[in-house]
Amino acid sequence: MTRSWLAAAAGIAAVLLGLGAGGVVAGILARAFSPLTVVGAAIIDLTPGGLKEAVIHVFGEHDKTFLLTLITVLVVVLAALAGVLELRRPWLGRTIILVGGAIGVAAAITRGDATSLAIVPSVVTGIVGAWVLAFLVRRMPPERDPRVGIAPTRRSFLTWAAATAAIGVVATLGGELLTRTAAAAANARAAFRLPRPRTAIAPPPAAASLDVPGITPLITANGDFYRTDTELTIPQLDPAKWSLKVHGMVERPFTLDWSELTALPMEEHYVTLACVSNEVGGDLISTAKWLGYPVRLLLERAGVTGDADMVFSSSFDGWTAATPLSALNDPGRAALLAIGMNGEPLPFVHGFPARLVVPGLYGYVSATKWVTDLEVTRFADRTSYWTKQGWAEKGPVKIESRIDVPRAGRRVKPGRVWVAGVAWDQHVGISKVEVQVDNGPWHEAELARELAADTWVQWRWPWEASAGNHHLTVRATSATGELQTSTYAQPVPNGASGWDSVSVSVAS
Ligand SMILES: Nc1nc2c(c(=O)[nH]1)N[C@H]1C(S)=C(S)[C@@H](COP(=O)(O)O)O[C@H]1N2
Ligand SMILES: [Mo]
Repeated sequence: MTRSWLAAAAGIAAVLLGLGAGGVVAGILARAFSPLTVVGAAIIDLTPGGLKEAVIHVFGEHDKTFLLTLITVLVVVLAALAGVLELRRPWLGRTIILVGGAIGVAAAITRGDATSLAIVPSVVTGIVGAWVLAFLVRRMPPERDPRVGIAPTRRSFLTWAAATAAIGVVATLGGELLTRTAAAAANARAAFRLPRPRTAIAPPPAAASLDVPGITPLITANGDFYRTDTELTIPQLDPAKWSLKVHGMVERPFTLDWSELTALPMEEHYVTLACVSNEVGGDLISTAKWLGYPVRLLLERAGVTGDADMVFSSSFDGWTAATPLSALNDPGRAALLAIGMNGEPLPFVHGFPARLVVPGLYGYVSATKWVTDLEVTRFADRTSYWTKQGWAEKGPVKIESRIDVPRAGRRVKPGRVWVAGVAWDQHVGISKVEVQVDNGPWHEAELARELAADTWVQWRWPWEASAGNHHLTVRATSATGELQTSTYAQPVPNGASGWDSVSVSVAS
């Protein structure tokens, strides 16, 4: 009898720890996929409408509390049962816990908003719970021996079980806290309406896009926008707790909070953002319409002093970038503290609630996401995250061009074929793009209308393709007459260079 009670306690403690571990993992993955939540949601979905209404009728707005209580009681009973059965026969109890985890996995998969990570918390719960159960049951005191009284192992077992349960409870609370924080951020983002810009920018003219199947769209959809950062999990900042400190070599340091920022007159600009890690022909480059407040005006308000030449921006977790003050102060360059991307609040991966966007500079020296601090300082005094790792201190974007179609290695039919792609030299602009077939002459391509000097431009050239294997190469010339160099350079330390080329076979 007593041993059965102890085993039941072991089962409950093991499941508590399993749920706690799953809850923490769910919290870190920043999605509402803790095992109990997904199972609860699945139960709600599976409950027939009539029964659902009856429950709501009886419990009113406490219907969720009722459901969670029900699940908790059920879980406790099953956990106790698992403990008792594990004592009778090894693996029997563990199997119950693993089946519980599997139910969580099934429930997670059926959630409409499930990502590939959604099953992880339930897997963790099952494995941790089963493992801990075996661990505890192994430490159970032996059958009571009337000659010895209380077995000495009993106390140590109780200590283990109590510690396990306590850690489980703490972990569950921790996981819940993490999940709530993420939920608060998600709710705030969903409820936030972007302020109207002081002057709305015109939509891209039709002539800025060329009609070629497979060419990169002029504006990148938020979901397709490239992503580069050092975050293991996507930060979920609650704007109510966000603020930006502007300080350092300034006369009037100040802190800006979310309501102050969003009340400022905003500007809209089309800007192509590029990563310094982008290879020749690579896709770590995208274009969006950004909404934000000019950094220049923030700096004006603070009053830059002395021989400052750089702004050291930090994200909430300490990632840093060093941007030349001249680029931020230039009235002709739309360096923004951005809050909107293509008409939406910034997506979480792209820096919600606020980030920097500076035309013409690679992201690692300028585009701080989740930005919370701007320190006016000097290049001589501070070194940023990537510069410490050996990347160049200054990161102006290099002129580049890319062939999007035909894709490398693709077979095409002889005759008229569009060779097309994009070219960029942000903040300078592109004046000419040329295409070469094999080692032949350079042919000038048609350029789409420039959207802005800060964005890429589409180009196309009609090729009369003859049968055989061919090699296509592209090169661009900037608005100031600079010809893109053919000298190949790797991304390290200050960006790739060289001409993009593709091989295609032409056959009917
Ligand atoms: N906080 C933070 N901001 C960051 C980074 C980062 O790792 N952490 N990466 C930078 C780099 S290297 C680039 S290229 C751009 C990419 O922005 P995106 O992910 O929105 O495309 O963000 C920049 N901002
Ligand atoms: Mo980057």
